[in-house]
Amino acid sequence: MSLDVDVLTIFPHMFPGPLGDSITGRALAGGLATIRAIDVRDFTHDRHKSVDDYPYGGGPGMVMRPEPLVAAIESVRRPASRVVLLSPTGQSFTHAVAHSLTSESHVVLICGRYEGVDERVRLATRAEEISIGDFVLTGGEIAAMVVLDAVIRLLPGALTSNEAWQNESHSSAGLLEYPQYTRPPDFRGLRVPDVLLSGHHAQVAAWRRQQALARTRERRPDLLTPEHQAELGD
Ligand code: JBZ
Repeated sequence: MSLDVDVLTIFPHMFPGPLGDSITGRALAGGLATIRAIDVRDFTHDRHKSVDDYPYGGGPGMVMRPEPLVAAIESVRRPASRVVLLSPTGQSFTHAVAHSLTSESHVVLICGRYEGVDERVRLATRAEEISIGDFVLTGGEIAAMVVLDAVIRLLPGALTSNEAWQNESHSSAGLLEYPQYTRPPDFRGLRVPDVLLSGHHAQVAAWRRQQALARTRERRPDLLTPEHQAELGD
């Protein structure tokens, strides 16, 4: 019924962090999802609780040792768990991936630090790797929060009927959003487009659709389908 998430990290105090506020905070408080942060250091056995070591073959930085991570995974894993390693070499995190995670009962998110995680963690646990984008992070924790934010807001009951309606109404699905305006009608000489002040709902809808199409062609042409191209008139 609800989504249980175990986050494996050496910085458990980072959670729930920003997920404890706003829509995600309300969903967590309402029991739609749970987030438990598990300290990977609790699965070490040496005096110094070491979670990292030097890379075989040399090179810069440190690598996360497999034993504590795999022990932590195995301590929480259930038969139906989806085990996900946040990693820059993973498959791209998309809305479709977010949606697929909403139907899981248990998700284990593994957060690496240093130069990354010993490859045998993935091999031994058959974890899938997911990346939130082509940029360098210091660790997987913030990537895990991005994933959880996107997933939790999709859970049934997370959005109020108003928020859900707003999301559906202002969406030319698959396109960038049209530009938004609120009061005042003139801000530093920048005027709200007349059509939005006109009260002509059909003209407003047509203007927004055109804006969404034009902005997508300008900024994200990769998103335009042949149907969109036709609608733009080319
Ligand atoms: C991610 C060492 O830990 C890292 C480093 C970079 C990184 C992640 C974890 S997850 N990048 C991404 O999702 O792109």
